[in-house]
Amino acid sequence: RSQLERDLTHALQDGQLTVHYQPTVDIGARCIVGFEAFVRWLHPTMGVLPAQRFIPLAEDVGQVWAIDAFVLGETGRRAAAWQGLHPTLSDLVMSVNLSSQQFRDQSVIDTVHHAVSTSGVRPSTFQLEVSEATLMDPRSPDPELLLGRLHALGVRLAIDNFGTGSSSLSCLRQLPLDVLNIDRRFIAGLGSSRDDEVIVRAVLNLAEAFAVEAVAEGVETESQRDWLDEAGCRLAQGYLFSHPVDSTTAEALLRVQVHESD
Ligand code: G
Ligand code: MN
Repeated sequence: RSQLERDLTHALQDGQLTVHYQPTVDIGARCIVGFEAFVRWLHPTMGVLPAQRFIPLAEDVGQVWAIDAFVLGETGRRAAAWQGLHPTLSDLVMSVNLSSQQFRDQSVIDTVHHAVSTSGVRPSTFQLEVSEATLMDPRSPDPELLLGRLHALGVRLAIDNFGTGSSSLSCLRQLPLDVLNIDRRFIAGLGSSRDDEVIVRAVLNLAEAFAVEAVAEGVETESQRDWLDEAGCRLAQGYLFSHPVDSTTAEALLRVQVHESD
């Protein structure tokens, strides 16, 4: 851990951090509508480390701000490049995860504002994901105020891992949300668990009633996809469609899509 903490100080300057992108797809139209960004550390001796391995360390050593700014900047640059590939890609949405620590600090607003204003893309191209657990954490001082400020910048807001935390419906109603991400543990049970199916249907109804989008996360099989399609869920993400991939591969996926639409 201490070795990683020391290495982390140089990782950003040495260009060892990179962002991978996992497509979000429109199930019916069979096209990519956006990407979720995942930061990865290409560690010189330990290989590729996912965010869970080093973001908590970065929070402890006060480096997480630099990493956020990097991820938001990278994502904004990719968005500008990819939206420019073809007119049909102008609505591409880029989703970035907010850590719980960022969510406790107002300075995240400046970081997001800077990324949005330097990217050259519309603010609504950016979507920020905050987990339901973070939103409900008593250490998050004033979620409503913070989300309100972010919303005022024009970015989209999503609740991640929806269904696993304990947000009350009255609380949800007061938040300026655009998207509910249905947690993959419920998606895993589609076709086999009555309980999971009931929960997913309830979340889809809730999303419709609040006029927000629902994204089914962790779709791994065709039968899960078909179940969601029949239940009226428009958007999905998961290994069935694509793993998170590097930016070159993500761009290649978009080029294929554009080519097929012409
Ligand atoms: O909660 P959040 O959406 O931020 O989690 C994303 C994580 O889930 C990433 O680490 C990503 O690689 C992983 N993931 C994405 N799609 C799938 C999937 O279809 N199945 C599983 N098991 N994990 C997935
Ligand atoms: Mn996420």
